[in-house]
Amino acid sequence: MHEHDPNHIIDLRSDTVTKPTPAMVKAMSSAVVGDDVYGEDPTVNRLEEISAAKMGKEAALFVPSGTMANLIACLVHCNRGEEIIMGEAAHTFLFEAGGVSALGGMMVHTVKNQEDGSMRLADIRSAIRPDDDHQPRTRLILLENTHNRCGGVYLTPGYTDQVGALAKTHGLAFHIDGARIFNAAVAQGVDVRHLVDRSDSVTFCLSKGLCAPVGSVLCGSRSFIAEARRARKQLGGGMRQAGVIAAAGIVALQEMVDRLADDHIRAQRLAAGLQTDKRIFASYKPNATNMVFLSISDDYPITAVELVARLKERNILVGDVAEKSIRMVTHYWIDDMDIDQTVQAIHEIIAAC
Ligand code: TLP
Repeated sequence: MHEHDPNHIIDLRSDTVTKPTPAMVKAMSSAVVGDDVYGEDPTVNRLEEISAAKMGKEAALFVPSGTMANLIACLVHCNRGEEIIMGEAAHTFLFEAGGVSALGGMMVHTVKNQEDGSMRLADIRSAIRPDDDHQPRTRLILLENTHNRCGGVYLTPGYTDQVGALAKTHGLAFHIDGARIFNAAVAQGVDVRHLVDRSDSVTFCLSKGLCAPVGSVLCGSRSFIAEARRARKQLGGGMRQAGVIAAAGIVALQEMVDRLADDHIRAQRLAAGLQTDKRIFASYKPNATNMVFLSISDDYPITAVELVARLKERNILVGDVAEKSIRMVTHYWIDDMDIDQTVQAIHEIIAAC
C-alpha cells in the first residue's frame, strides 16, 4: 500500500488521523459547490441525501465534527435543566469538553457501561426520573456504537431495539453516537439501518475509518433536521462552500465502508501477536472492531507514557489511555507490515525493560 522507508510513521493513535485517499482528493478538486447555508451546495445536498438513505432516515445534515453532531442532537432533543442518560464511559460524557452542560444547560445522568459496551436495561430504567417537581426531567437516552472506551466494541441490532423500545415506553428521545457505526455494521454483517431503526437521531463520522478529511453527518426526521440546521447555525457550524469536503464524504460512503473489515482483521492480528507475553495483556473482545487496548501488568515497571515514548523513537505512534494502558486503532493507512512491525517493537521494548 505504501513504501516502508525508514521515515515511515505507523500512526495507530486513532482512525481520526486518516488522510484522504487519492479518489477523495480527485473528487474534492472537481466538486461543484454553492452556499450551503442557503442550502445551495449540490455536493453537500447529495451527501446528505445519500446519508439519510443509508441510515433509513428522512433527512440528514452535514456538520464539521462528531462532537458538534452529538451536541446538536442533544440541543434539539432536550431543554435546559433536563437530563440525558448515557454510559459512564460515553464519549459525550468524557471527551466532548462538557459541551452539553456548558452550552446546552443539560444534566448528564451516567449509567454503568458493561464490558460489552452496553448499559443494562434495568440500570437505564432506574435512571429514568419519576414525574416529580424536585427532580430534573429525563429527556434523552444516548447510546454509542461502536463503543470507544469499552474497546471499540459493537452493539447489536437486538440490543439497540430494546433500548429504543424502552425509550418509547417512557416517552424519551433516543440518540445514537454512531461515530463508527459502519464498523459496527460491517463487523456484524448487518445493514446499518438495523442498528438505527429505533433511534430518533444518529450521527456517523466520515473522518474516522472512512478516511474523509473532515465531517460528520447527523440523521433523523425532517422536522428534527430542520431544528438541527438552526442549532448548527447557532454554533457557527454553517460552512458555506462545504461541497469541497462533502465530496470526499461521498467517496467515503461509496468506497470505504466494506473495506473496514480489513481494519478489523488487522486489529485481531495485532492483538493475537501481542498475546504471547504474560507481562502485557492485549484486549480484543469478541465484539471488538478496529481497536486494541493493551495493558501492562502492574508489577512490571514500565508505564504507558514510557511505552508510548519508546515506540515513538521507532516511528510508531500509539495513545496512552491510563497509567498502564495504551490504545491502538487500525485504519486504511495501516497495512500488515505495520502490524507486524508494531508487534515486534512492543515485544522488544518489554523484553528490554
Ligand atoms: N474520538 C476520538 C477522541 O476524541 C477520543 C478518538 O480518537 O477516538 N464519538 C465517538 C465515539 C468518538 O470516538 C469521537 C472521537 C467522537 C464522537 C467525536 O468526533 P470528532 O473528533 O469528529 O469531534
